[in-house]
Amino acid sequence: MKAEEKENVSDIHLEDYLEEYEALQSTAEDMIFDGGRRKESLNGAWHYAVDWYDTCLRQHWYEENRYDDAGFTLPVDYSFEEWPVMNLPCCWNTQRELFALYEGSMVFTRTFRYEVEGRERVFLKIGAANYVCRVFLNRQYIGMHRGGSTPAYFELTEYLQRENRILIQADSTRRPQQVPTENTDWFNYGGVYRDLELIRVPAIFIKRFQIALVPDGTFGRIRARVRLSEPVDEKAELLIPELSVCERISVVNGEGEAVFEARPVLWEPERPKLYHVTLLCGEDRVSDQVGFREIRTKGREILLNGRPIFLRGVSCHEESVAHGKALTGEERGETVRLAKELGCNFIRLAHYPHDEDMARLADREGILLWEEIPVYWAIRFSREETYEDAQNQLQELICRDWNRASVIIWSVGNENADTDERLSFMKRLADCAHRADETRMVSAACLVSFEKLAIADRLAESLDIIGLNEYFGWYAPDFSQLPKLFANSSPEKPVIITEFGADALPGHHGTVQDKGTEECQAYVFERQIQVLRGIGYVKGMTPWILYDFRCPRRTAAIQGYYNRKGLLSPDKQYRKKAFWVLQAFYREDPVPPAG
Ligand code: GCB
Repeated sequence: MKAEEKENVSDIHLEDYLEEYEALQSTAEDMIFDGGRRKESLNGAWHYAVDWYDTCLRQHWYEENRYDDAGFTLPVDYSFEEWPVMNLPCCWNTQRELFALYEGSMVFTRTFRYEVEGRERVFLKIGAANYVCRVFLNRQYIGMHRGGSTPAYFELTEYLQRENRILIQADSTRRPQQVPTENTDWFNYGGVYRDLELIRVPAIFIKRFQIALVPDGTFGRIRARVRLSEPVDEKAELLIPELSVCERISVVNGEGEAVFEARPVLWEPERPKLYHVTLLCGEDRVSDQVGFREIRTKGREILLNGRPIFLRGVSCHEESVAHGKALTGEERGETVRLAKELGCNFIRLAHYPHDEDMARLADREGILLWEEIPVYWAIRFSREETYEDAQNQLQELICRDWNRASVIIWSVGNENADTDERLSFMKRLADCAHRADETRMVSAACLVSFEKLAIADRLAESLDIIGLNEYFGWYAPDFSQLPKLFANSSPEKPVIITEFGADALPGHHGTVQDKGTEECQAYVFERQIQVLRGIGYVKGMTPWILYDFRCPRRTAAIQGYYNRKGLLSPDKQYRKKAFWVLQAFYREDPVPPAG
């Protein structure tokens, strides 16, 4: 429809109403380094309406028009202040029975007071909203964000007043062209489910601050990179008091880098040492708690600080019965405690970026992390816009967690069939991750090639570590094939078994042949461990999965819309038999044969 035609058509006849809200997308480029900054929370009570038919967008509710050009009063289909209230952040599915299965749009609004201070600039950060969110402030469309698990940043400076009305529309609709696509093996929680914050920064501010050990095997050099919001020349100062570091960084055209000598105590799971780091530049100042460690591969080994390590891990979704994906800090702490009880030094955060506090917690607790983007199953690999979306989510994740010592692996996807389109899509992602970060390894959870009964994914060439999901003893019932698969494979890189497992209803018992019983699940774990411990190039594993999680596809009696492959019940209170099997293996501190 042409622009002039559009003007003559009322909202009820408009089909392409979404078009105008595709502009002003917040991407990785818009992220700002927010460590140590002054923030004001916008969490709390927001008025809301379920907006199934996207009427807010079609009718421009945010403009709050009540009169037409001729001065006639128009009936309005909203009443912001009389709408009911929801406490954000949250997943709406957990808030009212009525919303348990709702997928679609909801509109949230509140007012807030703001006192402008000097020449500052102000940004809104939305920690996460699934899947698309759109922001409106004081009758203006501010922008949108795509991607349900990474943060969005919007500059509000020029629209802020003393009294403000803000509106956020969050749309959780599954769509085939999105990342993830419409079919996944987890529950699609909707909502603005991570923190909402206003961040004040000076007119010229620090946009990026990356600091890490130079991965050259000396453990004696640190590299710091700075990027400012404007292409100006400046002097920045980096302080690490505990290391007596006070380093000048010249910033030219908005960019600066320094490499300097320092001998930090190295971060490792047994001793997760963190340093307080401050960066000053112009009127701006940021800070962070940073661990220094080196992670790399050498042949088929994974080396942490130069020493071979076996990753005793477990996979984990972000979910609790009470809060869906909107975990509390206490619930994240519980996940780490449970992993440690199992004997883990590693967690695979499947299948999308979890809350950024998880990586901070892992930094403090000495847990290594695998972080992943939701390039899951059958993404539209040949569609360029889908690629851009996936790449942006990857860049946002890398940018968000760059300074986290605990994060050692970026995963560019999970279980994608080895087609030509997928190969080129995921190779581009792997290359992008390598370009964005030279201090970590890149991987993906690949499928077994049943044709060759081998590890033969063509993507392996672009990865540093090969992740392998294999369900011998469950989807592929014949265990005897597992040793054959390894005998047929000779990867040149380390392999992590990113998934194996079996469903078990907590408290359901029977023989090892009875699918769905704890005995059957424990038996699968025993047989798997028996084989895996003898394979020299298997350098870690993250069995599927720490606790049972909601899953609309799982309708069998023992499932009840849950994936039951957890080692714990959904409330994380009950340990199934397989929990103890894995714990016994991990606690004996397995060091498989070298090679
Ligand atoms: C897989 C997927 C995971 C599923 C799991 C299962 O391979 O990566 O997301 O939940 O299998 O239980 O089938």
